[in-house]
Amino acid sequence: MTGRGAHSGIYWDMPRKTAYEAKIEYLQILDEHGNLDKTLAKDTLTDEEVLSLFESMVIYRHLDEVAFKLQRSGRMGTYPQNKGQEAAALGTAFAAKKGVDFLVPCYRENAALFLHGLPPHYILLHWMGDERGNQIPQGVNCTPLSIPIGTQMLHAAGIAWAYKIRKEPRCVLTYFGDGATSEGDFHEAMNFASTQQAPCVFICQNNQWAISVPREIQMNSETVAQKAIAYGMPGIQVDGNDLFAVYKASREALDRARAGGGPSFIEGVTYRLADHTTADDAKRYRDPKEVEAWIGKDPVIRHRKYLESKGLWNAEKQAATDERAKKIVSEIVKAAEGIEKPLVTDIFNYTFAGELPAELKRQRDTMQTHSLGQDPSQVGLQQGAAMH
Ligand SMILES: Cc1ncc(C[n+]2csc(CCOP(=O)(O)OP(=O)(O)O)c2C)c(N)n1
Ligand SMILES: [Mg+2]
Repeated sequence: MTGRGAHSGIYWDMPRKTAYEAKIEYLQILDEHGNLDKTLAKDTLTDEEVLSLFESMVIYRHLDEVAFKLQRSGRMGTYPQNKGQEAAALGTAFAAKKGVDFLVPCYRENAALFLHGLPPHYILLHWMGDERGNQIPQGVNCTPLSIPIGTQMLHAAGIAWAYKIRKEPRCVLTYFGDGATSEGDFHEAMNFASTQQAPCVFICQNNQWAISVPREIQMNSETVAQKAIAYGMPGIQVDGNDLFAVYKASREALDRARAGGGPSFIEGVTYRLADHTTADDAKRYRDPKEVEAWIGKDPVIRHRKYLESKGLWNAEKQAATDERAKKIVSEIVKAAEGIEKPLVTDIFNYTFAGELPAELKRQRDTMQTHSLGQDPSQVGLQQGAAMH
């Protein structure tokens, strides 16, 4: 007798029945060479839709590269590049109803938020450390980026539950990484959404890495999608760099949720082509051959190949779109950098409802003087300084 459980021979030898059996399907419709499976592609995206989503990919890829440069030139604090994951973001969000459904993001699906109406300079403001980037405009259905890993999935389950209680035909899409599925919050959100049959679609962007931890070390399950089985939730693995597959799986999940069929889980197999953030250097832990292989599966390249093969794209169109992307992105940067400076008093004005207590009033007023720390009323500080 070998293998796990060998020590418990008494059970090993007993006749057993299958208590549960499950499988995880994998869906790919457009392969990395740009070849489309026409049967599977039926009733998914029209040529016009693919063209428009592809143009968005090109523009937001450019924005991503520019954001990186802003950080490197000291104009932004930190930035996590989205590069390589654009199809997963756009394909899922395109399946959702803008202004009706709600997006609860992590930080690597900017394009999904833009598609649902978030002005792109909000994301730049966020990473420039300006809280106004988190003040989502009225009518845009999304929460601010979630930097704590995993917390947003609980918010998503809660919002979806509210829709169900109010009998509103609306759904929630929530985004998170492979690493986030090791967090307790993930399991609580999955269990809660499932037991409440909340209309929530869980979208895992499995980009193979959680900072420097590869997926194989992060978890022992062969797929991320199979984690859904434990929660009695439909789960599927899709090629995350394939707009068609990502869209189709999202569409099905959203239709089911809207019809009262509860939550679903989608694992988009993709790759983080850049460093984790600008504070990271992935060359220290990633094999360049692995990165090279994934560059070959880049969603921008494959959708361009596909469109070219259909005569819908060519070098001139690409050049014109690159030019357009530059102009758009420069406007976005201008909007972020041109915003008026916030008032020092904002921290008081926006964190306290009602009348400020006297002590906070004093702090607010002395912050505005050039004699900070020397105000005669700050006796304690002066005494402290005199001791040294
Ligand atoms: C609760 C919490 N723990 C740890 C961190 C530090 N941290 C930031 S990103 C990250 C890895 C996330 O990996 P994954 O979920 O795969 O997302 P990815 O960055 O790959 O998109 C960690 C551990 C955090 N932000 N929040
Ligand atoms: Mg990851």
